[in-house]
This record gives sequence, structure tokens and C-alpha cells, in this order.
Amino acid sequence: MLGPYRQAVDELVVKFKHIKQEYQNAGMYSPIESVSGRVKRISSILDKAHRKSVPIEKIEEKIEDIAGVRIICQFVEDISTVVDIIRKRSDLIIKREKDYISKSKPSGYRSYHIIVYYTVQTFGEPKTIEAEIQIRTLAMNFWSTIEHSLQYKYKENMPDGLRERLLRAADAVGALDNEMASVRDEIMDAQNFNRQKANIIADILNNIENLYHIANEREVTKMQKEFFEIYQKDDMALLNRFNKQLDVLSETYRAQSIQSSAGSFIDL
Ligand code: 0O2
Repeated sequence: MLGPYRQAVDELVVKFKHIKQEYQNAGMYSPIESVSGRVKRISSILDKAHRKSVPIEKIEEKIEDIAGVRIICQFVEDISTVVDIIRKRSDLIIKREKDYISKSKPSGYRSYHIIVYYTVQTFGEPKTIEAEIQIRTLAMNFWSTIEHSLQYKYKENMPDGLRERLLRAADAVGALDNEMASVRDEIMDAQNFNRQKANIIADILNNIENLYHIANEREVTKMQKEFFEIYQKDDMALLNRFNKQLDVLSETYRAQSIQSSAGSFIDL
């Protein structure tokens, strides 16, 4: 029974990781910080079925989180961006959404859950399963991981004092998320700047490497030296200008090599 759920979790984790990658490749801040997934253990499925009085033959229909994907964001605002991304996907059909961010659970738990239908192509035939996508901030995740392990330890009998401390900690997590939201623009600018710089440097090095195949070696060595000098100045405008210069040089060499190969074709 669990095979298609494993496949769904593997596929969804890859898909969400690619979204993060796409943002990064474009030199943009990604609303997705990290993605993980799991298939619920058989013992947990049976526990939940027992807790909710679900008969064994109804497990797949009634237990929505056998396949679970967790998306972690840096800031609360990113959660709605991720929710929008999910709503627009053609490979996911939304069954329902549970907003424990606007209104936390009595335990203090905060997270945004989306239950989706997702179809996997199995060996036999396509199978549509349900999966739960949990979206939360790094701070919310920290709280719920700790609280989950305490719930596991105490089951229904968590001491009152501990429960109260966890509620206070949940408030502190809310305050931390609000505080971080107020410096979000500042942090995002810094992260974007670093990512753009890393992309330009990767581009420049790529260009220099390609030039070694087509250009005069002395000229490329000179460009490489020039790059190191500009790199040490740590100036984005200079890096950008230098990269454009390399683009023009690469184009010139490429055009020359096309011309000379066309010439040798006519000679033949
Ligand atoms: P596990 O071990 O994480 O898999 P319902 O909608 O209430 O009928 P359900 O499935 O209980 O049905 O929904 P809910 O309350 O949205 O819970 C789904 C999952 O969210 C839980 O799965 C937890 O992973 C997480 N969660 C919900 N409430 C809490 C909470 O108070 N603390 C923590 N740490 N996590 C919570 P499971 O199967 O309960 O647990």
C-alpha cells in the first residue's frame, strides 16, 4: 500500500527543491528555504486510525497525511507565496487548507497545511493519493519539533507546567517571527546581493574557461589577471561591466571561428 505514497513524497520533494533552485538561478530570493518529506510509519498510521476510529479498510480514504511534505520558509510572509505557488500548480489538486497561522492550535502549534490530491504513475496504472503539505517558518518548525517529541514522550499526560511553558515559548516564537518580518527587506537585499554576485562570478569564470578553447592564450591569461584585480575591489558594477566585455570577446571569437570554418568549407 505504501509504495505510491513513497513515490509521491520523493517526487514532490524534488519538485519543490527545483522551485527553490529556479529562484536561485534567476538570482532571486527563494520563499522556500528547505524541503523534506516522509511517509508515515505503519505504527503511526495504525495509532492515528485507532485514535480517530477509522476502520482499516478506510485508512487511505480517511488519513490524509500518510504522505507528508514539509516546506520551511525564512519569513511568515513567504508562507503565503508558497501557498500561491501550490494553488497554481496543475499537478496538485487541493482538497482543503488548514490555516493554523492566523489561528494557532490550542497547543500553540502554528503551520499552514494543504491537503492535496496527487497522481503517481505506478507500474500498473496511475494512482491518485492524498498528501499533506505543511508550510511553516524556521522558528515555527523549531517549536513544533521540540513539542512533537515531548508529546511523543508524555502522550496525553503532559504535565500542566510544561504545557504552559510550551505555550509561552510559542508566543515567543510568534514574537520572533514578527521581529524578523520587520527586517525582512534588509535581510532579503543582503541575500539577493550575495546570490547575484555569486552568479556573476560563476558566469565570468565560465566565460574565461570557454575563451581558453577559442581565444589566444595570452589574451585569456591577461583577462584572468584583470578579473582577479576587479574581484578584489568587490564592486558589483565593475564585475558586471567586465562580464559584458567577456561576452563581447567570446562573441567575436565565435564569429571568427564560424567564418574560418565556412572558408575552409568553400576551399574544399
Ligand atoms: P505526526 O506524528 O506528525 O504524523 P483533523 O484535521 O484534525 O481531523 P489531523 O490529521 O489530526 O486531522 O489534522 P491536524 O491537526 O492538522 O494534524 C496533522 C499533523 O499536523 C499532525 O500529524 C502533526 O504532524 C501536525 N500537528 C498538528 N497539531 C500539532 C501540535 O499540536 N503539535 C505538533 N508538534 N504538531 C502538530 P499527526 O498524525 O498528529 O502526527
